[in-house]
Amino acid sequence: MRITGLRLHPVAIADGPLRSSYGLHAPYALRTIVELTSTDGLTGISETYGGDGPLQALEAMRDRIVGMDPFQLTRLWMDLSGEAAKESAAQNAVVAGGRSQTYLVPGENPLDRHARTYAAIEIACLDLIGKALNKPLCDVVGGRARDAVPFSAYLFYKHAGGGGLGDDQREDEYGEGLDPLAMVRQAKQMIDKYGFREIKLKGGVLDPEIEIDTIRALRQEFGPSYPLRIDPNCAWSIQTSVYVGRSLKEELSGGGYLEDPTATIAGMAEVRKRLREEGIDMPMASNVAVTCFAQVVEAEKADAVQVVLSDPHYWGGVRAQQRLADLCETLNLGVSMHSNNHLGVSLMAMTHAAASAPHVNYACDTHYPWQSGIDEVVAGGRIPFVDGCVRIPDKPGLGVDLDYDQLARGTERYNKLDYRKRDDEAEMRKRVDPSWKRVLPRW
Ligand code: GKR
Ligand code: MG
Repeated sequence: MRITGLRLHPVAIADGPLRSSYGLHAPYALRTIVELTSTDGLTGISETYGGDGPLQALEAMRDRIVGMDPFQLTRLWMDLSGEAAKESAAQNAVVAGGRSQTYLVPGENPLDRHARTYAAIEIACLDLIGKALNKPLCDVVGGRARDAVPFSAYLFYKHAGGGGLGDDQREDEYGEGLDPLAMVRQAKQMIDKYGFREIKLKGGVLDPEIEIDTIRALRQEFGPSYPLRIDPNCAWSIQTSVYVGRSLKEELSGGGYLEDPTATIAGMAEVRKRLREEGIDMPMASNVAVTCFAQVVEAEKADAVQVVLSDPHYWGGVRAQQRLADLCETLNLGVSMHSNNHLGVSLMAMTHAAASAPHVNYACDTHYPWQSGIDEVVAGGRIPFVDGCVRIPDKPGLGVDLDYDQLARGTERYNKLDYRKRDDEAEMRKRVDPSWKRVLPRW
């Protein structure tokens, strides 16, 4: 089998005014749907980050991919990572804070560009291979550790609005959420609908006291059988992180964690150390301080991170997910999964990736509840969750196909937009506070 064509579909998907320490989500999130056609008459698909950068990076691969055998992924990785090594010295200079992701929205770190590009191609190739062999994707990379993958309820403080613009506005399913009570309501609604059994609160938005109260209110409502995690994306100083960790030592224990409270591996290590000195053994998780394999080792040595957030989209695909989980198991670290706004194609890739790696021992994050069926490009509509889990479908490859009319609508929305990059800081200035700046630490 050979690849005969590469088709790239930029799409825009409505997204509510969700808040994080990065700022505010824009009315549409950007994604790219990738299609690879083959000599067997099959089409493999994947989904990745959106906007000009990812599109150009994929477009630049066209000549390398067309004519390629989709089974020969290792060589593709070697080519792409070799290219990355050449670029990395120059890029290191332009990434604030060295390799760190601290100041960049996810999907924007130039040092991971090759891993993101490779992942988008790898997943589409694995979809092709699965279709050719009539096997689910997780079963062509060695088989599944589980038939269904648990996800967590991902709560966001948010302003009123459901996303979209003008007469394309979406229903505001969850309403405004800017205090503890509203967040409990949001959690109940999401859990009733999807059956999630773990809860993640995106923090770093309101005064830490309010965020502490929110976690306490969630614990009060759901009890200790629903593990809780909070992720302020580095908005707190070391001192504030220790204060929050101490205040929430009960609530974040028993399967929960404190995710990226402060910037850098050194900062996380200091928070962990100070908490341990007080007898608080709180797991710290990261998708900001730790975004590549070398940092996993560094963070483990420094005792900075006990749970690594994987993500096939930027760690380098499904096979990299397996390697990462194995490495974490060896180092006695936990594994969860990070997410960004995404559609059903990504959700299925995340599900297959998590199913194929034995050591994924926390429910994965997903932004899926924040998207609407109006934007879904998967034929048949939204992917179902049962008891908070997505099952591996008894279908080849990712187990989903594209709805081309929906895809065309997504591209039409994209073409009408005047932005080609996620910029939560600009959005925050535009809609909430004209003088807003991302300041780290804010508290
Ligand atoms: O969607 O605003 C968001 C999140 O903050 C996202 O961009 C993060 O990458 O989910 C993410 C995280 O866990 O840091
Ligand atoms: Mg995070």
